[in-house]
Amino acid sequence: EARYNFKEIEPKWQRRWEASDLYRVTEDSDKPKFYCLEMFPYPSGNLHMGHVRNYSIGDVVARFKRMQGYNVLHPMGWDAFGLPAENAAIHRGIPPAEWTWSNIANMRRQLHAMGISYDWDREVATCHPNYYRWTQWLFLQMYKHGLAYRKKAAVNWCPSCATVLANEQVVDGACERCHTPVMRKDLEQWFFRITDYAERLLSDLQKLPGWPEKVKIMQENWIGKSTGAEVIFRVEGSDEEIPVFTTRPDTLYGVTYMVLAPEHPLVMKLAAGKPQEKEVAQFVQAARYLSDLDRTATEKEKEGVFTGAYAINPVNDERVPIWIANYVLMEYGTGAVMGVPAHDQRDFEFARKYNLPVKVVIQPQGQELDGATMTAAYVEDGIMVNSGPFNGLPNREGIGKVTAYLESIGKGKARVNYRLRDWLISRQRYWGAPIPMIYCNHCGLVPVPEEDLPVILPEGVEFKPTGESPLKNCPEFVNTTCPQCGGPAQRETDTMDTFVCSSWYFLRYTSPHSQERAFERDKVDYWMNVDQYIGGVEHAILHLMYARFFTKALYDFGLVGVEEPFQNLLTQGMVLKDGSKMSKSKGNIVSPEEIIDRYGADTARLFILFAAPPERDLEWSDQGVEGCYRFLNRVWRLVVAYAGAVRQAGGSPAFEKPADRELWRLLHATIKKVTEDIEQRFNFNTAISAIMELVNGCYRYQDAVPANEQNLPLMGEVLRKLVTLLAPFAPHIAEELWQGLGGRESVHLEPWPAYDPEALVEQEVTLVVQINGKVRDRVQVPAGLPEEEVEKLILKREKVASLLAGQQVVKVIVVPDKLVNVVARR
Ligand code: ANZ
Ligand code: ZN
Repeated sequence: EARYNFKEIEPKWQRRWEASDLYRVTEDSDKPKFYCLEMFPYPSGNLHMGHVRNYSIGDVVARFKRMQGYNVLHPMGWDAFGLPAENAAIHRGIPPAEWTWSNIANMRRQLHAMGISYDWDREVATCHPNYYRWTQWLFLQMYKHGLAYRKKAAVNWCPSCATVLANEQVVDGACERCHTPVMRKDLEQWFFRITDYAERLLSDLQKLPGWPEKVKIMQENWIGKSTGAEVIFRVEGSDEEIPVFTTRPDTLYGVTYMVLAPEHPLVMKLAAGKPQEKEVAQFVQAARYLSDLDRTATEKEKEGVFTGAYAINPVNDERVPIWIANYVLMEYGTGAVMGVPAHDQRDFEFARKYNLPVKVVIQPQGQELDGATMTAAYVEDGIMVNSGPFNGLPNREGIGKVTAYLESIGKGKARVNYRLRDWLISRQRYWGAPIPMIYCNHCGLVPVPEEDLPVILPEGVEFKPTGESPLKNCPEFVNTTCPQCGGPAQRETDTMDTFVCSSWYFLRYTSPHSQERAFERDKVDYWMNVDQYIGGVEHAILHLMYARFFTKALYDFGLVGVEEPFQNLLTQGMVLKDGSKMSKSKGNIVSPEEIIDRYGADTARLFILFAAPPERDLEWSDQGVEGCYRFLNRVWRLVVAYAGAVRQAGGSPAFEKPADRELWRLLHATIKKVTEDIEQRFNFNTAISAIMELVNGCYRYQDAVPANEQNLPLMGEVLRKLVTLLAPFAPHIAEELWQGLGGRESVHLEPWPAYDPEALVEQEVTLVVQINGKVRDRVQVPAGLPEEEVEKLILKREKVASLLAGQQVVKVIVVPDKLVNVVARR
């Protein structure tokens, strides 16, 4: 049996598409635009199935929209800076640039072999000076607008990778990469002031109905907005004041102690000269080895020490001891907490452990709580008690009332607090975009002038895991002259977090060759927003948050006209094998290259789209792949069998046989289903099964209708449409078959088929046929057949024709779906 030769067909079409610039686009104002974007990969060396899935999904969307008449921007590039390249240098002596560019070459080849419809002319790589020049330029814009700043900060430090980690790179208190416990270290670091955008990042989520709810919730939690009050406590016997942030000002009368974070700047001052001083110092020291996550884990034992100092509660002048404890974080709120053990569970556990009093100030209806005997904090609502003038108020009302009172006595105010922290962007690493700043002994911190960009990463540096940027050991890089005074100066040696590079790449794709600007405004205005963004849910928080932040900042700088980058978001599920995620460590990897080699790219793509809806996890199945391969061969044989004949036949498909009609109906039902499945739900799997049913329908027709009665114009129409529907999923075979059916241009330029609602009508009705009022015949017709059709059909019937022989038809009266009366005269 004939099998189709994907080894020949696939590379052939890839070459021709490329040569004819089929997927190249420019800003065509006559067409509606559609920007389809898949998250660009890190060039790790080889494509994995997750990539194949991501890009296959994106390609269906891009091809479908193109066929619908959109001007589709579908670009690809490389998120090419980052740690693995540097590790390759450290462990194997390969320069990071060499390692990265050879990986890119290999993965680009693999992507070509998949036949994805990219405009390769727009390819970008973030490690190329033409790209990172603009990453540096954007850094300078941030700096100019006060959104980039330097400060000494306690950072998460991995002693083994010898680098700073972002909070999210710390998993269970250990480095995400090497699992070494993380410690805290104070370093001068560069930050982006993303917290200025916290409220907009939160509220604008409402403008994104095309995002998955779960992703929006993750972003919301990450921003972590809390409303409450700041309350100012005075330190007894000093003029120091300690503000605390609380979400529960209604519990202010229940404060029995105060706790500061061990890093709080007042700690050693408070303890100075007190008997507790030494113990406090030791506790502070030990806390540096705990990450924030460790310290706040609910199961973590709460530990603290008394500083020896006291604070005064502003509402009742009560004197409360000041402690320090591991569960209070310096980076949240004010780094100080008012302890209300009766109504906060962490405080309760702490108070029981250290024998601090528990004072009830919120009483549940009809129940008497006793601070001495309660076994857990009471955290629900109730009536305020032991709260002076506020006694008897429902506590919800108390929140506002106590806040107002504090404000009136100058001891506090309403406050909103966010969990979101400023974005720490500096890395003590080589393989990243150098931060374009210069330190001059004379002038201080000086930005590199824009016309001096890019600050080029030097080659041939030495890699030692020292904890300092390898650029520090590179005097040619470090030593420079001050752009302001011309005196000797040093370059910043930190490089940028790679998330900075990926926060604007979607803008660069709109004008990737621009030498004058990061992106051209008119092109950005034409293409943005990204209409459909597709990628893994692992980027649901950071990448998407940072890209949204960048877009908003650039909007504020007047550089782009949109405030949100990604209009619609699809987060694809994982590719599993034997129930778990494919990974090197599990040894359950199926290599895309092998699959493509054995079955072809079309089969690989079809399987991955057919096996599950995009958002769900997908279980790899060898039989499933086989099945898809068999299906494509079945399509191949069908089309090849008819190609010659239907090319000859021409004409439009007129028909009357029920088998013809049924095939016609099936075709239109398939067009409808495939269109809606792609457009409304991304249900590519059910779209593909509909196409499979259409193929079955064609084979049924072939079997049921004798060869000489087969309606070739109809078959031609069905097969052309079938191949068109298949094109977004299996583009190579579709193109080959399209040409076989006589197509002149590419199938990928065909308009997407429209369905005819009338063709969908399935039921048949029995029409009574009268001649001059007398019942003469009965006939089965499709329900809803138009009057002219009924008339034509009736008059052509042998029986009717013979009865009318020699008569003149005066009039035909049709009662739709019921009756036809032919009025005739001799
Ligand atoms: C007194 C109080 C009484 C509190 C009560 C809660 C319940 P969210 O909702 O996460 O914003 N807090 C404030 N700053 C803190 C810090 N730096 N480290 C650890 N905890 C801190 O939580 C706000 C609450 O977390 C604040 O309200 C404070 O405890 C605590 F019945 O103040 B509360
Ligand atoms: Zn200077």
